[in-house]
Amino acid sequence: MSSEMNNLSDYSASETPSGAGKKIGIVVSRWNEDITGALLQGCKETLLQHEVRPEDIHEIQVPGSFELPVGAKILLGHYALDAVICLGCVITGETRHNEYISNAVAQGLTMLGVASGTPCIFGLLTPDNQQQALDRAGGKYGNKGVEAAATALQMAALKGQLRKGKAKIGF
Ligand code: DLZ
Repeated sequence: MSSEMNNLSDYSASETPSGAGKKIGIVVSRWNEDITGALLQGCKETLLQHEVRPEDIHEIQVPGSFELPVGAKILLGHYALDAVICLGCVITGETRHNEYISNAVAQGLTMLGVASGTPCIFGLLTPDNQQQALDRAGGKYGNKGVEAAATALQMAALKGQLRKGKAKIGF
């Protein structure tokens, strides 16, 4: 489906689980701060709308997106989190730096999430230019920070349900 037709961050607020009692980490990159600041705002507003207490949101900044996985690991080492959301924006340039950074973030967060058992949410924009970034950071295609927050709440709820029910996965 073409992105031209959609607010890519549409989500069903009524179907999103409550975050009451959940502890959520946010790691935000300072590179492209105008964009990541807007992602952060959308993300926090969504968490608060879904009853996450302000004191249960633990936020740190890292210099660039490449540092997001280590930032997430630092947060996980300090707090018993139900999910950690990583927000960044890597804009395509004249060289292939964007590919190295984006791939490293994707792999780093995948590995950290699987190894720790705590959902690590990929809130990284990978646009070709500033306008595409703005469109996805509160512009015509919504706000990826909102989507990241909704994903974190769904994964945190899933983790909580399975813990309560002591469900077995596998044999
Ligand atoms: C170096 C760099 C470049 C060129 N571009 C971006 C970018 O578009 N978005 C981003 O988040 N970070 C960028 N960085 C910084 C790297 O993520 C990282 O902080 C440095 O390479 C130091 O490890």
